[in-house]
Amino acid sequence: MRITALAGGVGGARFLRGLRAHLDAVSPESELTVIANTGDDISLYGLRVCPDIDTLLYTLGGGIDEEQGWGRAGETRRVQDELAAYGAVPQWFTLGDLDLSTHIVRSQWLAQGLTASEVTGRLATRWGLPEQRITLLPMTDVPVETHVVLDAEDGSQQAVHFQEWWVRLRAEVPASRFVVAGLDRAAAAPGVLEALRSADVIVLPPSNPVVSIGIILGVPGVRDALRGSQAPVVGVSPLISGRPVRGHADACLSAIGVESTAAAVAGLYADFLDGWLVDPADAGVRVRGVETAVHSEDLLMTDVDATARMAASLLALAERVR
Ligand code: GDP
Ligand code: FO1
Ligand code: CA
Repeated sequence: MRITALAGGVGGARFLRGLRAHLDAVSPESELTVIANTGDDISLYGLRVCPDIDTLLYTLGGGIDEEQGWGRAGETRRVQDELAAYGAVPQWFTLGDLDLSTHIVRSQWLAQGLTASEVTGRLATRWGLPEQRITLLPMTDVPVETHVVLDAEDGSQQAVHFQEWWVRLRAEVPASRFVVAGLDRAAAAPGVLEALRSADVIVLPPSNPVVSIGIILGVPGVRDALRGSQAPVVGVSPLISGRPVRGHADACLSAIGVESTAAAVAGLYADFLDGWLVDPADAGVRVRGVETAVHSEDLLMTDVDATARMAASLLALAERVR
């Protein structure tokens, strides 16, 4: 079986680790292709940082800081403390010492002329993804960065990088809209559209619907490939009882004028979604044209086993709607 998934960082990575564990138990030969959001990417201190790709690499490769959800386990921050002593900015974004090696080698390979896809392939090899039959693809090789438009009191507007809004401002300043310059002209990375066309099942993990999945859907050809897909497209709700499990998806949904409910998120995908897995607390959810299934336990990725059961439930739903 060939499964293709779209993914952001923590929600996507944790779900895919559970999905891989489930597949290893029931269908070890199956291939998993992950199309990652790169709109979160940012250049800091001259280095290219790709948070969602790195979260996927570290989580699937066994190097993640489990508690934090991003960054490396056993991390130190000697370099950043030294950068702070030099007055280097920004200081609101923490780059640990181990994590920095990823950004250094990525930046070196990009400077040598490798594409983002090629660099991601090399990093994935270091983290053992090919042995797990996981292919990790950036959504595009073109650098595109999500920006957040903020309204000032005097009526003027200002755009800040997504990371500045998310991390420094903790998404507490209301966003007016999200802008990704160049996204509408950014070609999908090699293999992305093929992975959607050749999939037996297409999966949407419980990733942020606006700044993770929503950005990937903006890459030319991706949404059309999902709409035209013969394979079932099934997803897991990132919201339970109207609240994100972690992060600020509610602030993102409010910016695009969408309610923070499991049903409203499915509504964003209604043109291609076949099945939607929700928490027991959202059992009443109905979405026109989408088969809703209620998971038999809380829709929480508390550990790999619970997440594997969630993945099993999602694949069973895919078979029902096929
Ligand atoms: P990010 O890039 O690190 O923000 O990660 P993603 O975009 O992949 O996923 C973020 C989303 O994951 C958030 O909206 C969370 O609500 C959702 N999420 C995180 N943990 C869980 C969980 O245990 N269960 C469910 N259903 N959603 C979760
Ligand atoms: N999130 C934070 O809240 N604060 C940080 O200082 C921070 C640093 C960081 C460094 C590398 C990385 O891969 C991720 C990092 N994140 C940090 C998480 C990340 O920026 C966001 O949670 C996502 O981009 C939002 O989707
Ligand atoms: Ca992200």
